[in-house]
Amino acid sequence: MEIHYWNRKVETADPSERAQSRLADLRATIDRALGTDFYARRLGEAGISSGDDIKSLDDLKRIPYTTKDDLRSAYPYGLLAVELDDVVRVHVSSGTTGVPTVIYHSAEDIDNWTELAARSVTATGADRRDVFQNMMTYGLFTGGLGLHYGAERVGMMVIPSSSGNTQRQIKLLRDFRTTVLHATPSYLLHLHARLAEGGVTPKDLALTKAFVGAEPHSENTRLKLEAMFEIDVYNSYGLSEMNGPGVAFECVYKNGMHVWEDAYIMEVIDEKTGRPVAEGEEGELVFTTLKRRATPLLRYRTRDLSFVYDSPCRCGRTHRRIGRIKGRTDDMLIINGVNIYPSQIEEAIMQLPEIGNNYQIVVEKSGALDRLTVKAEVHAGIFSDDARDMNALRRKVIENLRSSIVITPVVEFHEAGFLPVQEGKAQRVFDMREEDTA
Ligand code: DLL
Repeated sequence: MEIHYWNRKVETADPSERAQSRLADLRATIDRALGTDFYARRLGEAGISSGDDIKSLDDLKRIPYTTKDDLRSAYPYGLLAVELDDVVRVHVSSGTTGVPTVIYHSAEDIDNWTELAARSVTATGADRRDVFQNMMTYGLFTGGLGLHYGAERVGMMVIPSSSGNTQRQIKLLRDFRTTVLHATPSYLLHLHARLAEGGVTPKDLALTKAFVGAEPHSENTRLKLEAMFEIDVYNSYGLSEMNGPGVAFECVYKNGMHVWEDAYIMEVIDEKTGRPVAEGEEGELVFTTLKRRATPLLRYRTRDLSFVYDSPCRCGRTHRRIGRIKGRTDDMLIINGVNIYPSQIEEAIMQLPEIGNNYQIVVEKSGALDRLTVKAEVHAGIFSDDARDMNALRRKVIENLRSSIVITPVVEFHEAGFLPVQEGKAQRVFDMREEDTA
């Protein structure tokens, strides 16, 4: 396998060498953070008044965690660490509660983010000869602009098509011979259905790769996308609080995502106790920015669940890899006392070739008990209005789910295109229980 690096020296550096610069960067980050109202108070309470109070990377433990609620409470300027004049961009996320969070970027921040994005896309083998169609939403969401700059820096021709308008996307794809796509996995599934309707097959296109992220998806969904488009699909992880895309990316081996550890300190903690989990165990990811100027964040709790691979990667990068995001600590469903992550349901249904591109998970009260309904689209040609024709498939879905989540769901099948498609992140889970009891 041919390995390409954007920044070979940094990407393959010995971790012990990196430790020195990480400590220096951490100290500088703390000094910058102390310039914000929020961290001046928070770090003060922890007895930290200067970066020099941190003697080793291990002293990171002395710093309290930062949460999404902290970010909300600091809105709008409580976490701004540079002069407003030095800010060149903000990304604001409204979140589900409506109280926004804001991340400011200085010119240097954008430059550093661009470097991480450039490294990320290069790790997949993409290069300046590629035509990159960026179907992630441009705007306050970081998915569009984040990789846009990285791809430009690498020298690709970028088509900033943003999300939606599928017919136009298809026209661009064909007319410009797009080779690399960037989209949410749910949107790619939708795109494929529209292509197929128009009689377009992978042979009519020049695609070789897609980068997918911004929402949870299973390995089966990746395999499905790879087969549908006859391309390689790479997982990309990031969050606005840590810039956006370009935090962790798969390399050509597609076996976990490399976290750029010169730019972030990663920890994995037990979500309940806040203590580090044992090496390689699953837990909540926590990140500290090492390079950020305008909004430094210390020990930010992502609520994302993953684990760290302990083996080195064959690609030669020395930045550790995390596994596919299993879900978020806040998306766990407790159904009749059983803890279930939506990703387990996706994994179980997407194994079946009959199942189409879209599904929903609905949880309701049924008397004293919870009822789980899985609504899944099935491929054209398989769907029948007569429920009896669908019984064999229904049994397969139930068996798969029962063996993975120990629960027997109600299964509803729908024709392809029946369930609504979202342009951005797909909403799959509808928990109606609170409404039911209200
Ligand atoms: O979704 C940044 C991004 C854009 C990443 C495009 C990759 C590609 P936010 O809107 O702040 O930022 O949402 C961040 O999305 O905490 C995860 O819960 C989820 N997420 C992001 N990437 C993945 C992934 C962007 N590859 C939140 N797998 C994160 C699973 C993901 N979940």
